[in-house]
Amino acid sequence: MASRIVRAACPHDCPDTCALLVTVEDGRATKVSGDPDHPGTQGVLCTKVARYTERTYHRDRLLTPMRRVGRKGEGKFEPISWDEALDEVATRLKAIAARDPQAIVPYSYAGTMGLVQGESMAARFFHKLGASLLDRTICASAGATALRYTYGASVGMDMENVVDAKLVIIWGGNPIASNLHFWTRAQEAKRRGATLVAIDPYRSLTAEKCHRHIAPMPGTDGALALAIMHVLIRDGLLDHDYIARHTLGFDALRERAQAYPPVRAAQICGIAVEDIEWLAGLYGTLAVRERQPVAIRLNYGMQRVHGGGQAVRAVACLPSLVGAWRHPAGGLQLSTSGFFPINERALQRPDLLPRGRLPRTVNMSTIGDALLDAGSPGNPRLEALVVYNSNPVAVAPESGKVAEGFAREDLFTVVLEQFRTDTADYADILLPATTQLEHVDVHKAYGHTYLLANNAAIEPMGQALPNTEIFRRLAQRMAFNDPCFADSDEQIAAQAIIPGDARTQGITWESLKAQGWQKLSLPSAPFAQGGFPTDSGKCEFYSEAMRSAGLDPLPDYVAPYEAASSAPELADRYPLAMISPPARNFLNSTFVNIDSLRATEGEPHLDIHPDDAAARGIVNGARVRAFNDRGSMQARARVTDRARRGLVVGLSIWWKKLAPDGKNANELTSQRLTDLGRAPVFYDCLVEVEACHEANPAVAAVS
Ligand SMILES: Nc1nc2c(c(=O)[nH]1)N[C@H]1C(S)=C(S)[C@@H](COP(=O)(O)OP(=O)(O)OC[C@H]3O[C@@H](n4cnc5c(=O)[nH]c(N)nc54)[C@H](O)[C@@H]3O)O[C@H]1N2
Ligand SMILES: Nc1nc2c(c(=O)[nH]1)N[C@H]1C(S)=C(S)[C@@H](COP(=O)(O)OP(=O)(O)OC[C@H]3O[C@@H](n4cnc5c(=O)[nH]c(N)nc54)[C@H](O)[C@@H]3O)O[C@H]1N2
Ligand code: SF4
Ligand SMILES: [Mo]
Repeated sequence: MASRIVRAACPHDCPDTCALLVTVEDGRATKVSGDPDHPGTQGVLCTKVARYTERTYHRDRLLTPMRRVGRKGEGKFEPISWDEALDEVATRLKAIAARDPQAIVPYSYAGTMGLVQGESMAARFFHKLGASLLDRTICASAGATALRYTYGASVGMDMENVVDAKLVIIWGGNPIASNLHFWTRAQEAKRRGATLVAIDPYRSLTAEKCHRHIAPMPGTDGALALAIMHVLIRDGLLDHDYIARHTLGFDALRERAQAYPPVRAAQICGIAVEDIEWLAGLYGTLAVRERQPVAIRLNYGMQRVHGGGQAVRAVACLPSLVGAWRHPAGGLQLSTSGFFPINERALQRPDLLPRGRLPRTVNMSTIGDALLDAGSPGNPRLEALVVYNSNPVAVAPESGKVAEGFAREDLFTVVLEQFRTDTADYADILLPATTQLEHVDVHKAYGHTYLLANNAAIEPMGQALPNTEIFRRLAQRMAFNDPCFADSDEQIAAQAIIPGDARTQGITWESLKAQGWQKLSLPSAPFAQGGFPTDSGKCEFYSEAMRSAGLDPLPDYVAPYEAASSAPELADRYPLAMISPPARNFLNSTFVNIDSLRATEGEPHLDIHPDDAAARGIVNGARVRAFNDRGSMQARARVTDRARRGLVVGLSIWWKKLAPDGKNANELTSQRLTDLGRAPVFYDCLVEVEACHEANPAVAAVS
């Protein structure tokens, strides 16, 4: 039997970006495992990707192009040839572009994080066409904007070093589910004597394994961080030398922090004053008095609220106040993506944009409103949507409006997909895409600093094609003749790496392909001597750039849109805060259709505190309905103090059509945006919950 091992990379939107070894026997992938030599992966994959062959060879894989025959959303299609499909797409897009190409919008996110199958050929195509630009805000842009103002880019400590930290604060993240390889290291730190603290409104799988769990109400982290600063300043737990040399605006920050004594923050966050005093005292004492490394693993969970940007800024100031950056095992990481010198201009070719007229930008986080907008002069009604690497009908906020928009009869929708997702059901033309085992790619990461290659392990399944090839063929039909439309995937992969950059010394596409992964050359403690990638080279507590943009130049607490303090009338009707963070066995809405993984999650659940349940006559295991003015969803109640009082938690993101009532948490979330970065506020959402009447036949059918 001809058996070989192919070096590959996990394509999913996960900070770990694992190095994979794919076993191929007689042209069939039989096993996907973690590369034992890769220091991040250490030979271990999460359950989801260990089962990647179940995804590639799934009975429901889309294997031919299809045309819709049923109603939009019904999911009835007939197979057609690639020529028919691409001719129809090109004809429709040409006709719309002749009126105004901005009526065409690409919609994509990180279904694959690959630089080739993501925004390369696709971006070139839409730039040349003059289509609307897409603001890709759905996940990280509040935090990324905050980091840019504070550190200059999405950069931070190297989590490989966290094993030597004496305190690890896991803030707004649940790494056992969503950042497994960091968790392995945090546990090693614990074995070596570190204290682990979780800051999370929910007692997640991770929080329950930390030494201490502090549970603020969602959206209040900014107040907590400012109170920690208050204590550090009050008690003189500061690295004055680091502050003087490597930061800007300490005096102004001190004044701001004065306004947040622990009693005030405790009241805002709904936690004990003692928790704040304890955490600030430990952080400052270890770092400043004992000169020990202290680390913060910040994650995106805490920035999906109105004040998410400013909260990230507040937390990001802490390591600079205590000089934590002096140690390789100290500092903070939210993301490392800003370390990678990637040649985005070569990949995306913005020079192909129409000369002299930049197309408008559509925010992906408000796609519901965008689709329902009637248009105005210069801002045409949206007429065509081309979706790839994303499942907006399931993942975008205020889903009722998103689905209503996708159902528009006068909208032409093309979806490139591996499966018939909730979004695919609305496609006019549905195009089959390859999975990671079937195509070539190159990957950066946001939780480590390795570049990775993904070699194709097997031939494409059925008639599936890589995204790149689909856009290449479409470009041909549109008569886009620029030479870049003929680049092969390997050529594109090579273009991603900027030659001559000190960080990528010794790294080429050829070397990467052969070795699978290579680490960027970076100092082990990147900001021990300052050198932040801001214009000033300093960590900017006070940001002049923010001031000139009309923003508050200092970090502050910005209250949630939906909370008793800011919207008392709303809170009277909808007294419970709902969050819908990642379920361990799904990756956003990916893997929900993998039977073995869905079986482990069971069905949509809603965790509710015993007191809140009792007040509503809800017993454990009851079917409940969560609702607000935007919509509703049903779930099975889990009565548990994992959810603090006043909070309900629905782990996500379910495919709507695989949920008993055809709905998911995004029926309830709003299209309002964060303070920085125009990002969604998935976890800033008030609801009420009631027990369902078991007489409801839809309910009886599934119980
Ligand atoms: N298994 C799995 N892994 C994933 C994903 C997945 O869906 N499933 N998604 C991937 C993606 S796209 C991303 S962006 C990453 C990171 O994704 P994140 O959104 O950071 O997700 P989690 O790591 O689950 O952390 C979210 C935690 O933050 C908590 N939280 C919610 N609101 C607040 C708040 O206001 N303050 C604080 N302090 N905590 C809050 C939640 O209770 C939850 O435990 O994970 C990636 N990895
Ligand atoms: N309520 C709630 N909503 C959320 C979140 C939450 O925590 N709660 N999290 C938010 C976050 S952090 C994010 S990042 C977004 C994620 O939202 P999306 O980026 O839309 O992620 P997925 O739901 O995983 O959908 C990705 C799709 O891409 C497809 N795909 C994968 N690889 C390829 C490929 O090579 N080619 C093509 N054509 N398709 C491919 C997959 O089959 C999958 O259907 O969701 C957001 N929505
Ligand atoms: S989803 Fe994350 S943990 Fe799982 S294999 Fe991919 S990169 Fe690794
Ligand atoms: Mo995300």
